[in-house]
Amino acid sequence: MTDTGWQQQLRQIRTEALAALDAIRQRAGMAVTSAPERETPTPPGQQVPGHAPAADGDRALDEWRVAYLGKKSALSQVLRQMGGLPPEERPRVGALVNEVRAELEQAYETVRRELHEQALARRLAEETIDVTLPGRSHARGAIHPLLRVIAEVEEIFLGMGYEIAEGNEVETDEYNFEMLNIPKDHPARDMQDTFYLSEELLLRTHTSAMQIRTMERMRPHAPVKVIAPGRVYRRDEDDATHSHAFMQIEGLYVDEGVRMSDLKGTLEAFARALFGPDQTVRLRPSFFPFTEPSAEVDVRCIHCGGSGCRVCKETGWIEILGAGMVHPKVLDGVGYDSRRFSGFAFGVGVERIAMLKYGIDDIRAFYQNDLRLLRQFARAL
Ligand code: 2U9
Repeated sequence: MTDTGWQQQLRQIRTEALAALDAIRQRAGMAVTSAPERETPTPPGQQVPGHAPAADGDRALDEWRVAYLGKKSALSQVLRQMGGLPPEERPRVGALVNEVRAELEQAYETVRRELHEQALARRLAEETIDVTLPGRSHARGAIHPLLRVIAEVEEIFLGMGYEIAEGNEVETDEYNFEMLNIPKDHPARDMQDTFYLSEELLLRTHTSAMQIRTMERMRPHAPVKVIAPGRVYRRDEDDATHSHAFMQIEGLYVDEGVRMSDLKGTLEAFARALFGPDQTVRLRPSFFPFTEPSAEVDVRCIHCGGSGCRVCKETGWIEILGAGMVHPKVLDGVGYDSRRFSGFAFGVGVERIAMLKYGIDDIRAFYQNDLRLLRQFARAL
């Protein structure tokens, strides 16, 4: 078969189109195909669709399709010029054009599929999840044992109708001492020496000031039923049972006709909720400047049940708190007439309760942040 002008033109279109397609594949990082019968390499500098810098493979391929298979492509132009051919040549040229078009379409499909597979492979490689790798574990926090005790005690008293009052750790001498019947020369000041910020400002030695402030806020309303938890300070040497900073919860109940028996009943309910339904409390006479009468309060030893052991020093009882009837001077000082109102108050050391409940024998363990201790509280809330 001798080469006619048409054949030559079509061969050139085909060669150029396949070379341009190869350039796209090459830029996408694929191996060059040795296109069959490639005769004319793409002339240098010639604009081949898909050679636009930074064009990604898909866009370049789209441009290629428009340029070589589209309505304005050289191939379509050849078809359009067929009208000028002698009728006997038309079928042959038409068949030839269709042959080239079919080959280009197939080549296009192949590259399109290759690009798609390549993109997929890249994504799979990038996004691979190794399901055999152990998951990243999150460090799990825990409620500190002291906060657990506070939450538990709060819950018990909320159930008895008390409100919670929290406040400043910096207090005035007036609220921390004077209003609690501890004047400047009182010996009780020695027991409650603290850290002073100035003549008048100090780190509170108990949360009682919060109760005073609550009464002032409520006055003349009654009853006043309030629980005040929080950190307090004393000028103490740290050892296994003392800390210069510790947690305390105080309770106060003021109304008309509040009696010592109400105090005992309340503390018994508290002890039973905290340590078990068989608990009883024992009150021993004591002294606090802000209560009269005052008592130290024991529960049956939670370790031996009362038969006597190392924990209760063979007495069968364990002291858990101090309490008493609010001193008339305190009531009058805050504007609740002591001839009409009476009340009880109590104070409990949170560390002491936590040590008893969880069998911890050194108060410093609560502040050392040793994870071996804290982790034991990570599970149960
Ligand atoms: C007001 C009036 C009176 C609170 C009380 C105690 C007894 C007590 C100690 C327990 C262990 C302190 O943390 S501890 O060292 N507390 O013994 N506290 S009566 O009395 C008040 C409170 C507020 C207005």
